[in-house]
Amino acid sequence: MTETTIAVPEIHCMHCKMSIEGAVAGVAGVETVTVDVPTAQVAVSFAEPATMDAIVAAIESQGYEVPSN
Ligand SMILES: [Cu+2]
Repeated sequence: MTETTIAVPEIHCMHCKMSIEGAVAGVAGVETVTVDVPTAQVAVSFAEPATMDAIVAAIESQGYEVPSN
């Protein structure tokens, strides 16, 4: 199990939270996903077959930019 936090600066409201949580939860292997709106962070725990790339792609599919670190 991997736990990570992804910064998505464009998160600003409950709509963002629901969109991103729904998309990331749909990635096979994702155990939990929680978007914290005030800090614009996406906390994810996942295992195979999920990958960071797949999770980032799910966030981007909702129209959000994920800045690379
Ligand atoms: Cu929003």
